[in-house]
Amino acid sequence: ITSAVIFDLDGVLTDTAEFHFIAWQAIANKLDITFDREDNEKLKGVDRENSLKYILSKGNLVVSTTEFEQLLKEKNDQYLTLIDEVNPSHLFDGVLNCFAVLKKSNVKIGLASASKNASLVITKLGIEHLFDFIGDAASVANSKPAPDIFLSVAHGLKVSPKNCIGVEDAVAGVSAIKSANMFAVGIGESQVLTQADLVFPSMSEFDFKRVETAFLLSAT
Ligand code: G16
Ligand code: MG
Repeated sequence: ITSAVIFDLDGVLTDTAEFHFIAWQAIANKLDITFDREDNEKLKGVDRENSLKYILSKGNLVVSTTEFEQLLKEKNDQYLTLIDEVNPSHLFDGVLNCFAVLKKSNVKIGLASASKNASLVITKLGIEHLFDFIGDAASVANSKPAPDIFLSVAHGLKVSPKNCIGVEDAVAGVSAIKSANMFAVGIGESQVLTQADLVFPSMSEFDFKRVETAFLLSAT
């Protein structure tokens, strides 16, 4: 019954969170706002504008629209410099093997990332040819936990959401998958990803047979 598996990028296929962290910390430092790894955790899966809003509100700071846009640009410029070094060795263990199993099973592969830089990162990882459809974060109205990006990828793949499996590492991302009426696979800790239908500690443990069995059971 599985037509497609739709993957999140950061935290599922590779770790770009560290680069987001470095870039946001530079912005926060400049504004005299403390920004630590705990803050960064909260920003996983959160889009660029809402991430900046979070940092500004943490520092009780209000800025003009022009300054807000300038800060977004500054953050992204540094992020782009940092991801310049991304290469195929940054792909998480288990991803290529998982994709090969899906291809063999005739299951389509999609990407649903909140990042406007997702295509660039996928190209740098050397896996762009393996995707049947890559979602465009810039073209959806509402970001995760809204279902928009997952629904747009299902649409792009020409499959029904109810035949899709979403894979996410972030709480907001798992919510987005469930709101899209898809089967949710979490990558991380089950105590954290409580909304997920099935959780694996990492992509190297992703077992498509187990996923399909659980998916079938949940659909009956
Ligand atoms: C990723 C990261 C977020 C980041 C967002 C937007 O989401 O987890 O921390 O803020 O993309 O990135 P950008 O500034 O490049 O548009 P995901 O959905 O891939 O986990
Ligand atoms: Mg993620």
